[in-house]
Amino acid sequence: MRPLLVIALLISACGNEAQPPLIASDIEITAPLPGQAMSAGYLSLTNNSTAAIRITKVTSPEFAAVEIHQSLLENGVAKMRHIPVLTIPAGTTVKLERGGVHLMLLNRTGSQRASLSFYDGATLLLDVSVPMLRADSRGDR
Ligand SMILES: [Cu+2]
Repeated sequence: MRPLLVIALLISACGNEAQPPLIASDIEITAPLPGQAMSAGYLSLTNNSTAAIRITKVTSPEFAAVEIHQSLLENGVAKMRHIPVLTIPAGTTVKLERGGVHLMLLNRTGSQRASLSFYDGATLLLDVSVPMLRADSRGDR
């Protein structure tokens, strides 16, 4: 498969340490609160490469859609804006967190785990899979 081949080439181009160019850590996927169709995703994305990494698409088999959002305050009202491209500068970590950039996962279709695939266009950058948090494990989403 072409995306896997691209990742293998990127890894080998980084030298013998074979560190993947993009790493996700501290991943937290909230379960939807009762009566709500949305989950939120929080995580850190680290770019170990020497070039910026663009994330233009995130997919999950457990959700109908995944969007990258930015929370902001407009005249004292909390709002969320869709971000078409999330850029991780070379050698840096970008945190997706409450009140900032986050993933919005829409219309869960099942499973107690959540898998996420990050893309730049058609190129698969990273696959992760984590258990979904219980809805009652925290007060907000
Ligand atoms: Cu959102």
